[in-house]
Amino acid sequence: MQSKPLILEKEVKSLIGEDKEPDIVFFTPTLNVENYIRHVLECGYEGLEKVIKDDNNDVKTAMIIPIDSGSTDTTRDVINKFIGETNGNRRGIETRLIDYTQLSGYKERFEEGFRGKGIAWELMFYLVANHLKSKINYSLDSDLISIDKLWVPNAYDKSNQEKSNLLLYTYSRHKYDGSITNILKSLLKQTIRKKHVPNQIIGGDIVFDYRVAEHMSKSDIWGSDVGKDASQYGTDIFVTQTSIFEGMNIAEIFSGKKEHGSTSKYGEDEKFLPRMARQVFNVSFYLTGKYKDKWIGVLPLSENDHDGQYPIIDNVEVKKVKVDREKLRDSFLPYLDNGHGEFLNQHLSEGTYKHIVDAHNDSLYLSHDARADLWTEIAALYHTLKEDKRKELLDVAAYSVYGMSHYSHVRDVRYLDLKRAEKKVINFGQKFVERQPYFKKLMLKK
Ligand SMILES: Nc1nc2c(ncn2[C@@H]2O[C@H](COP(=O)(O)OP(=O)(O)OP(=O)(O)O)[C@@H](O)[C@H]2O)c(=O)[nH]1
Ligand SMILES: [Mg+2]
Repeated sequence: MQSKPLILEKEVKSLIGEDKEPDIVFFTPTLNVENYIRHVLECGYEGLEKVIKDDNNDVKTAMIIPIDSGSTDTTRDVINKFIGETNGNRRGIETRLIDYTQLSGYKERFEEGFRGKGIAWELMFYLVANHLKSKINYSLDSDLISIDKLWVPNAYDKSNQEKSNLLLYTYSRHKYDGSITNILKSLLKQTIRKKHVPNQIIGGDIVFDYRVAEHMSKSDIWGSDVGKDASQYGTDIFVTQTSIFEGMNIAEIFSGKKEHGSTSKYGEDEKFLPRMARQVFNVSFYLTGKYKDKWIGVLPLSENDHDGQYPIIDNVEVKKVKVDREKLRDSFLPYLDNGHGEFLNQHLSEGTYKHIVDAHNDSLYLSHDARADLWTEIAALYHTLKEDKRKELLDVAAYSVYGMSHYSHVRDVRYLDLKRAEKKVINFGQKFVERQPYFKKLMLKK
C-alpha cells in the first residue's frame, strides 16, 4: 500500500523542472550500462525528434528521463555528458537524469528489500500519473544494442493506429528460447476469453499511456511481499498481466531481434532460470487471484474461440543459446529427490502426481498434457495454501516443475524446424485452454 509519495514535490521540481508536462517521454532504467546507454539515448532522441517534428502528430514537447538506481560504473557520467552536449541545443527535447538513490523514496524501498528495474518503473509510473501527465511514454532497456532511431516513431504510429494503452515490443526468439514465457502465456489462456495473449508478455520494452501509469502506480502490489518480486524479474509480467485484466487495449510491434548487453547469466540456465521463474510465477499467480472476479465468470473457451496465434517469424536469424540438456537434467533432479517429490505427492491429485513419477522414469520428460495438468493444479494451489506452504510451492514450481518443463520444452522443439516448433507451442497452449473449466473449479473450491 502506498502511504507516502515516492518522491517529494520539491524533489520533482529540482529533477524534472517546474510544472513540466511534456507530451511524450522516453524513460530508460539504467544500472551499469556504460557501454550501451549512449546509443539508446541517441536513438531515443532522434526518434522523439522525428515524432514531434511531424505535423500530423499532436505531440510537441518531449523529455528523456533515464532513471539510475545505483550504477557503480560510469553510466551516470555518460548520461551527463550526453546532457551537456544536447541540452541547450534542444529542439523541444530535454534530458533529465534521475539518480534514484539520492531520493527520499528510494531509501525506504531499498530498506524494505526492493531491488531491480521495477523500482525504477514504480517511480516512472508515479511520475507520469502524478506530475508529468504525459500522453505517451516509452520505457526501453538501456542495454539495447538492436534499437535504432525508428523504434520510437514506428511504435508511436502503431500505438496511435491501434489506440493502445499499452504497446509491447515483440522480438524474434530462437525457438528454444522462452520456456517461462510459453508456460505463462499458456496459463493466461486459461483466464482470457477471445483475446490474444501478447507474445512478449515479459519482454521488458513498452509504450504506455496515462491510464496504464495511473493503474500501475496505484497498485497495492508495491510495498507488498509479492512486490519484491514485481520489482525485479516479475516487473514485466506485472505490467502486462495487470493491463490485460484491467481491460486495457494492448498492441504489439515487431522489432526484429532483441540484442542487448546480456550478462553472464545465459549459459547457466540451471542457476538463473529457476530464480527468475520463481519471481515471475509468484507475480502472475498473485494477479490471477487478485483479478479472479474479472475472469472467473466468463464462459469457457470453445475450441473455435481459440486464437492459436503465434507469429511465424522466420526472416530474422536469431542465434541459438547453447544448452547442455544433460547438465540441465542433472541440476534439477536432486531437488525432486530431496523433498520436492514428496511435496508434490502430498499436494497434487493422484493422476497429476503420476506424471511426476512417470517423468522420473523417463529422464524427466513431461508431455504437453502432463505439463498442462501440473501447472493448472499449481496455479490453483497457490491460492489455497497458507503462506509458508505457498513459499515452498513456489520453490517446487520454479526448480522442479519448471526445471522439468524447461528440459522437456528444449527436448520438444530444439531440433524441429521453426514452423513445426511453433505448431508445438500452439498445441501446448491449447492444452491449457482445455483445462480452463478444471482450473475454474479448483479456484472456486477454496
Ligand atoms: N534503475 C535500474 N535499472 C535496472 C536495475 N536492474 C536492471 N536495470 C535495467 O533494466 C534493464 C533490463 O535489465 P537487464 O539486466 O538487462 O535484464 P535482462 O534484459 O532481462 O537480461 P540481460 O540483459 O540478459 O542481463 C536494463 O536497462 C538495466 O540497465 C536496477 O536495479 N535499477
Ligand atoms: Mg538486457
